[in-house]
This record gives sequence, C-alpha cells and structure tokens, in this order.
Amino acid sequence: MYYVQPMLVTDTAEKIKKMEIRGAGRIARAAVTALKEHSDTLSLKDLAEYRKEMSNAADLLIATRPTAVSLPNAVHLVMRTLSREIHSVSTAKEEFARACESFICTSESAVQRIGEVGARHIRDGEVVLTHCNSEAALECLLDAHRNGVNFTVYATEVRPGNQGLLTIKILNDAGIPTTYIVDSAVRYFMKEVDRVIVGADAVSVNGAVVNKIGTSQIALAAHEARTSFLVAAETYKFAPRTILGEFIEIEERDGSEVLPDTIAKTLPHITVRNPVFDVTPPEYVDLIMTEEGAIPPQMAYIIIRDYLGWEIGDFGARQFNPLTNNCFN
Ligand code: RI2
Repeated sequence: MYYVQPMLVTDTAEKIKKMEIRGAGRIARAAVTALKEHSDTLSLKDLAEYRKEMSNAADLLIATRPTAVSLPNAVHLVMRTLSREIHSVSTAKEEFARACESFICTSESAVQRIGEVGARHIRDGEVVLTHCNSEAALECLLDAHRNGVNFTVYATEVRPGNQGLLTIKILNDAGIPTTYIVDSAVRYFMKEVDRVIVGADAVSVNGAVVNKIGTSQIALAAHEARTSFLVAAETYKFAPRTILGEFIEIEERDGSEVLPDTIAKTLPHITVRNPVFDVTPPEYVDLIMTEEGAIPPQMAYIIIRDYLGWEIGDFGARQFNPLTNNCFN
C-alpha cells in the first residue's frame, strides 16, 4: 500500500504553519495528536512500511515551524518508541498510542506545575509584565490569582500577530486587573514593574531564551531597571542540539503580516523583515521556571542531560528518555 498523507496530519501541519495553532506547547501537543491519529488509522500490515509512513508524517510536522524546539522534541520523544525492537504493527501502534497519550498528559501537567512554581514568585501589590501569549507564563499569573494574591499586569500588544489580545482575554476572564500597552511602551512603564514573566519557544544549553520577538528588548529594559525577569518553560523546550554549538533557527515570516500587500506594492523601494523570535542572553534572565522547579539559566545543561537524556558525546547513540513525571510512570 502507498503512502497517503491523512487529512489530520496535513491539516495540522497547515494550521501550525499559518499559526492557527500556535504557542510552543500547543503545537507540540497538536503534532503528537495528529501522529497518534495517523497511526490509529493506518491499515498497513508491514512494519517497515508502517515505520516509513510514520516517519514521513513526523518529518512533515517538524518542518512546519523551525524555532519552537518543543515541536521536534515532542515528535522525537514519541517516535523513539518505533525505533525499539517491535515485532508487529499492532504492538507498534499500541506502544505509539501510549507514548502519545503520555506526552500530552505530561505536557499538560507540566504547565500546571510551572504555574505552582511561578506563582510563588508573585506577591501582593506587585505589578507583573508579560509579553505574547504563553500558557506557561499565564498559568503562573492564574495560579497566584487563585491563591488570593492581589497583583496587576501589563500585557503587550505583540505586533504583528496581536497575541496580546488572547492574553488580555484570559486575564480579563480571570478578573486580573490588566493594562494593555503597545510593544514600544515597555521601557516607559518598566519603572512601575516588579517582575517580568514570559514563556519560551526554546532554551539553549547556555540558558539563552528564544521567545517572541521583542522579548530581548523587554529583558534589556528590565535589566536596566533592576526588575526581575522570569521565564516559564517546560523541560521539553530545552534544545539538546545546542550542546554541539548548533544555533536555534529564528523563523522569519512573510512581510505581509507587518505591511499589507496592498500598501507594500505602492512602496517598491521598501523591504519588510519579519523575524518572529529573538534571543535573550542568560545574563538577563534571573530564573527559568520548569516543572522540575525554578533554575538559574546556567543550569540549562542539567535539564538537557538529566531530564531530556542527552549528553555530550551521546548524540546519535541515545534517544530521549521519557520525561520524568511521565503520566504513565
Ligand atoms: P507556551 C509562542 O510562540 C510565544 O513566543 C510564547 O511566548 C511561546 O510560544 C511559548 O508559549 P508563537 O507560536 O508554550 O506565538 O508557553 O509564535 O504556550
């Protein structure tokens, strides 16, 4: 039988590309969900063919967005089940489904745990600034609010995607007093801010944080004002390959997201650049809150080695270990 890309895999890949599904954690879970359904619906009897089909689907999903390391990490984490010794397609499917369910459950509980860890850093009367729309960062705010801590929030607009609108909706629904500001007003307000809390798309071995464009400017303003800068990131957002000195690719999207084509075509000498992420150096990060606890950025290597299971010298020889608080352990 020949490879037929099922609708769910191609649909999910398209939605991730177009950012209809977005957020580093969400795209990881969406990709794993699509792979599970793909596996469930395959009617192949030959194990080699089944593995090949799954591997093609995995490649297609990984290629959708280059920066969020959560996506390849999640896909590799579930795909490693298929590289073990298995003797039948039905066993492979069962083990694969189990790995996918485990990843999704683990990923969701990691966000809850990060919320608990992060909430401890928010105190009565504080002003917290957040940028973009990070589930993990927002969970810190929501958890603190549920614990009865009274604080207010500055939320940025997040041009050009306006993810700030999603954030203010969530904060509004929770009843957290929030002020919505344009991205360029961050430094103006920073003197009033006690703590910045943002999410991450990737964390490199040296503790540098890749997050939505503008994050590094916010970190710079926070550093200048001596404001604490916290990052909320699940361990599967740490990038093992940076151990080898590999850089995390920064996605650059179409200029029409910034300047509509109707205007751009009247300005033939103007070029638009639209990088979606930037890199905040570890010197500007006070703590990274993970589901394993809060760590200084300098401890990123430990997370990669102990929780993701990669070590220098190990590349190619070893695959990811299951996440430690795996829901099925
Ligand atoms: P969670 C998002 O990327 C933002 O940069 C956000 O800070 C980060 O993912 C982490 O989000 P995009 O998909 O995984 O909006 O914490 O480009 O939800």
